[in-house]
Amino acid sequence: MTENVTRRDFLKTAAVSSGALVLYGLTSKAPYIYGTVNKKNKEFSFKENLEKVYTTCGICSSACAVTAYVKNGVLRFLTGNPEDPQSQGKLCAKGKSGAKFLYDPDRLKYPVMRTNPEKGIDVDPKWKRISWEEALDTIANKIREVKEKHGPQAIVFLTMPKPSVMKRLISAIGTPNLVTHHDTCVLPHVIVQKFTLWTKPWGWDLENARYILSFGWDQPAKGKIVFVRRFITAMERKAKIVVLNPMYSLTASKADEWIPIKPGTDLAFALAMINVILSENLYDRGFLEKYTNFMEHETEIKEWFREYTPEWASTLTEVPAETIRRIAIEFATTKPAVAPVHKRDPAGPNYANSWHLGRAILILNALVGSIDTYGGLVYPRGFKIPPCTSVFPPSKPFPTPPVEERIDGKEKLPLVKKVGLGLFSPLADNILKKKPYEIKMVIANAYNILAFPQPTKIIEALKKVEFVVDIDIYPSEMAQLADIALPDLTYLEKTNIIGRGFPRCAKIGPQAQIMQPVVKPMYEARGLAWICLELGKRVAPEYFKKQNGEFYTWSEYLEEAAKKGLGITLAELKKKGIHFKEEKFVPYAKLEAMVKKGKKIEVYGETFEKNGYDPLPKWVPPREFPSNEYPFRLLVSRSPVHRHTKTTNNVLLLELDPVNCVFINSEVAGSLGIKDLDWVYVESRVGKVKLQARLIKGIRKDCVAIFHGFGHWSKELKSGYGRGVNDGDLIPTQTVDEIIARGDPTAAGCMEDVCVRVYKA
Ligand SMILES: Nc1nc2c(c(=O)[nH]1)N[C@H]1C(S)=C(S)[C@@H](COP(=O)(O)OP(=O)(O)OC[C@H]3O[C@@H](n4cnc5c(=O)[nH]c(N)nc54)[C@H](O)[C@@H]3O)O[C@H]1N2
Ligand SMILES: Nc1nc2c(c(=O)[nH]1)N[C@H]1C(S)=C(S)[C@@H](COP(=O)(O)OP(=O)(O)OC[C@H]3O[C@@H](n4cnc5c(=O)[nH]c(N)nc54)[C@H](O)[C@@H]3O)O[C@H]1N2
Ligand code: SF4
Ligand SMILES: [Mo]
Repeated sequence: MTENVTRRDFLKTAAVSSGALVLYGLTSKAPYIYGTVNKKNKEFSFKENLEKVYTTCGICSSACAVTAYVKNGVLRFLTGNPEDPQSQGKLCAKGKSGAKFLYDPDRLKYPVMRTNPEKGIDVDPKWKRISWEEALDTIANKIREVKEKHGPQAIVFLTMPKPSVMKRLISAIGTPNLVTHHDTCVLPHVIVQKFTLWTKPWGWDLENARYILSFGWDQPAKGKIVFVRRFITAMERKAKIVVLNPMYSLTASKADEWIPIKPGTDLAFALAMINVILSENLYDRGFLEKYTNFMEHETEIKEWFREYTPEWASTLTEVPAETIRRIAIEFATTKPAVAPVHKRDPAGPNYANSWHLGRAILILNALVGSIDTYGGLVYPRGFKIPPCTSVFPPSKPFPTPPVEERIDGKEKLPLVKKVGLGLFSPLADNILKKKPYEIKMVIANAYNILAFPQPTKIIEALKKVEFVVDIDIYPSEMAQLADIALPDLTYLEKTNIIGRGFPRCAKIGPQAQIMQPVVKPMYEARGLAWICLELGKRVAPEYFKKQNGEFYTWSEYLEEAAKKGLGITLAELKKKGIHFKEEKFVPYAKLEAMVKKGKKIEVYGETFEKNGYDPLPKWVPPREFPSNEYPFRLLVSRSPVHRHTKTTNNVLLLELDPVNCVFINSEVAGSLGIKDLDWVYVESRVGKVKLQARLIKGIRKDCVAIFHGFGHWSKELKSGYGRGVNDGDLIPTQTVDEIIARGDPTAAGCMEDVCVRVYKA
């Protein structure tokens, strides 16, 4: 059966109810495309003859499968691939609007070199267009020069390590400084889960849960459809949903119970829940015995949590003791119950006590047996896509960096050292203080200045660095500070194999996807992988060759990776779009396998203890406290229709959410003489921002909230420039010594452990 597709139907196809505009061409006045949707297989067909190309959305890490419709080499329409069980064939508003990246007239179009030696906000780089040859030769010469004069450690890469050829370039140069953003994001969850459950985060079988307890877990409010779809199924199946959040977020609005907890105190709530479950013998003894080290430490564990009664927690959290007790009992007796976490929720990088909360939440899930089973946490199951170093092994080992010390200082943190993720918050201060050494060159890729806490510091730091390269799709704020900026391909022009290792429910098995160009690259953009190979050839050719001595290409690598990792050819994957492996979910199978290898879930944190940290979560207050000077706690969240700063130049998404503002409780605002839409200052101990106030009832009186993603100051981002503010101006940087002093093994960036005042502008 088919039906006519109208513009309204198109709007409905954006999985977020915000009503994204989903039609595009080179201008926003492009004519609508009329077509039909087959209700059975949900495939679109159009009156015009459109070519169909399968690919993957590259806007957020969910990597939803995409079907792109193209005519005469022009992308006309993006929709979800109905074969994708994770997204269930949908795209969110961001995914639907992807063509506006591709066709954004503000894109970085050619390699450019700055001619103005002065750098900073409001300083025009005075770009000169250069050829790729000149750009790559200049960068390669600089890498060689810095390496010879100062050692490879004087070169910092600010980038995610992917694609694997990027990591290879860094290893071939021999610098220890591959610095990622993760202390501002998921690092606390990664460390806590790795050394408690021996897994990586993100798999939660929400659809089979009967009870979902969110400690600020807020993915539905981000429009991340892989979670939204599961959450909706859980709602339809009448799971009880309890949301702790100082703000009435979208997730809270869908809950059976919203508990506006005092920010930074979820830890006390979780500790008291553990106390109740233990003292009332409500824990799953069988599970704990088989799969965890609980029994070996039973007496100690019970003693540890004895003091954390609901009455004790009540004074800290401002939640009645009977509510905490009741929720603990419901959580332990409604099976399966689950407390999911994601990245930036309060157990993420937000507070000085976040890692204890992360541990407490995992212990709660373990106490009720909700790990590696239906309705609980599910371990990742994916294809292993081999990196290029195993497809084309280098003929000799990579050089060992001459120093172990890194510019972000992470080697001082024994557990952070064991994962390949880095720290943004101490970086600027260390570069400025030349601690432990001077940095001469920075190569940034797909990271923006606005992602750093207190960005004025990283701006100062980069101004002091001799040579900065930025690989970007936009002349972003990072590009504004660069000596050379290189235009990368957008995800709609790139080829890659995407392993989707994190099933968002128990029934989904391993899944891999193609990312492939839906149109020819625009302007002179070239892919990051190609850029890395070209630089590799120039600075360390011996590491970029095949066994026959010839240089390998990115497509040769992908051909081999598809065969080795998936057992099919790249051409087949391009045709199919998605590749699955049948794998039936067997509850507790991963845990059984782990136990066989002598590993158990560490309810009692033996590994944490061995490394000098608390073996069990304990009450630790947040870093900052509201005072007369700074009476409000700052909450940071993000819009469902923006993905950090990279979408805030996308005119379709700006139409939906054009600017950020500060949310403040209407009663409190009244007492401060602030009316809705008044201009106000929000000020912390490190900075202030001026923006408009939105008065709402759904936020506690002791906090205010700002959504991240706005505040572009690059004048070359003509649509995003000057809209809203960057919350990061209010967030202090921190030193590794401060992290060590507070006994935090996870290096949380304390991104919300900030107090502010608000006053009329
Ligand atoms: N639309 C959209 N989706 C995204 C992203 C995006 O930028 N836009 N980014 C992606 C990335 S990289 C990340 S890291 C994630 C971020 O997404 P999330 O992990 O969902 O993080 P936040 O958006 O910061 O939301 C955190 C929630 O915690 C609440 N909160 C703050 N303090 C407390 C507290 O003390 N207690 C409790 N109980 N709640 C608290 C806030 O009110 C907010 O609702 O989303 C991913 N998905
Ligand atoms: N103040 C504050 N800081 C934060 C956060 C916060 O909430 N508040 N959140 C933190 C979190 S959770 C995260 S994940 C980080 C996110 O921080 P970033 O990963 O830096 O994300 P964006 O801010 O979106 O900036 C992405 C940059 O990459 C460019 N870009 C986009 N697509 C491509 C591409 O395909 N190739 C290349 N080469 N470049 C591309 C964009 O133009 C932009 O310059 O920010 C962190 N920092
Ligand atoms: S959730 Fe949205 S932005 Fe993220 S991958 Fe899916 S469609 Fe793209
Ligand atoms: Mo993030």
